[in-house]
Amino acid sequence: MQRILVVDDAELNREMLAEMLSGEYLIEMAEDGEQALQRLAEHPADTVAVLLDLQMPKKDGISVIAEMREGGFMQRIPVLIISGEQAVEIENQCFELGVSDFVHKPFVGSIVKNRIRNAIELFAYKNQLEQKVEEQEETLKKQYQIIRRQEEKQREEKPFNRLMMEYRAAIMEVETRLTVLNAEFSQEYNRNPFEAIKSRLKSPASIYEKLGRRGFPLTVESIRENLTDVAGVRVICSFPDDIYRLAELLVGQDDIGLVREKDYIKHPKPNGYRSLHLILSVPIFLSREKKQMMVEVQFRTIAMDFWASLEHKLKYKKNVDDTDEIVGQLKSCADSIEQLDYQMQEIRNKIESKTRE
Ligand code: 0O2
Repeated sequence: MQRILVVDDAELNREMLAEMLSGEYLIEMAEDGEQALQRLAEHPADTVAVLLDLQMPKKDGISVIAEMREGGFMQRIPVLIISGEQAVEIENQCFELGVSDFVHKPFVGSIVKNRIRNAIELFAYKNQLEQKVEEQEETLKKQYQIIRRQEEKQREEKPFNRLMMEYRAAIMEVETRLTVLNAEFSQEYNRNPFEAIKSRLKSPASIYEKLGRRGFPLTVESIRENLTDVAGVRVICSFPDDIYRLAELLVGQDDIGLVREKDYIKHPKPNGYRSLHLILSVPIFLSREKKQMMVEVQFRTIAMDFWASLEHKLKYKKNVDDTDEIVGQLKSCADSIEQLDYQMQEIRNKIESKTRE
């Protein structure tokens, strides 16, 4: 049941009001301002209205209203003044202080009940609206924070995405130049120097892992300055001499720079890995500028690629048993592949010389 606090120093008034309202509400009574504030503090949530006399001992009605305002009660609970014949100025002052209405003496039951009911309903409606507005404000605040975070993320990601776009452009540039050479060879000599091209952009996770492992800062500038293998192109040739011919032609192009060469064909790794690695500086042409980008180009024969793919699996599989035995077998396969590559090349040379005769 909703609770109404009746505050009046005149017992008769309190009793009359209690009698009128007790069928619909739970009535709480106080005979002065201090008691009224105590009762309110005891039932802050379920008190739905306060009927308040203005002239009382200890603490008068105006002081009670002032303290209720301070405590935030006036925003939630309607206050109706129990009035005799008040002066207009006092009524005005009361309204200005946030009082909802007046119940005049002598009390007329139906009027008192209606005024109280109206005030309670109005406040409930107002409180509901305020709560909705608060909830909407909270939702808007959260949405605003999400949008801000997304904007920040986009701002941070923009230079990274831009750099990745530039590396993709550099890959396309190298692929195009190789494809053009392949087309020319095909037309002039009726053979293709490479069988396939596989390209890849290093993933953000491996980029940051490599920077971290090598102690470089994790920034976009640092990627550009310290990594040479973000853009990777793998060229799979049929024969070893095609590898050197293609590499020479590519490096010979006047706007491509050779930054570093690692020849693991002439100097295989101890595990048997063979490939020719070139770090190239390749121009890309953007709308407002020309940029040089690093691209790692790996040249291999089909057989070397077959070997490297299998060996790569061993590197990333942690729980492989008999690793020493597998390493030995792979090394022996690498040696056989080397022999096979050159034997095949010799056979091709013989066939070509016969064809020329
Ligand atoms: P991923 O995932 O292939 O990109 P660098 O990283 O170039 O500064 P590093 O590692 O000395 O320094 O360069 P290197 O020796 O030229 O190797 C570069 C890439 O060649 C490797 O890239 C592999 O792709 C390949 N590679 C090199 N050695 C081996 C090998 O023994 N076996 C196989 N299967 N591939 C090899 P990442 O960064 O290791 O990995």
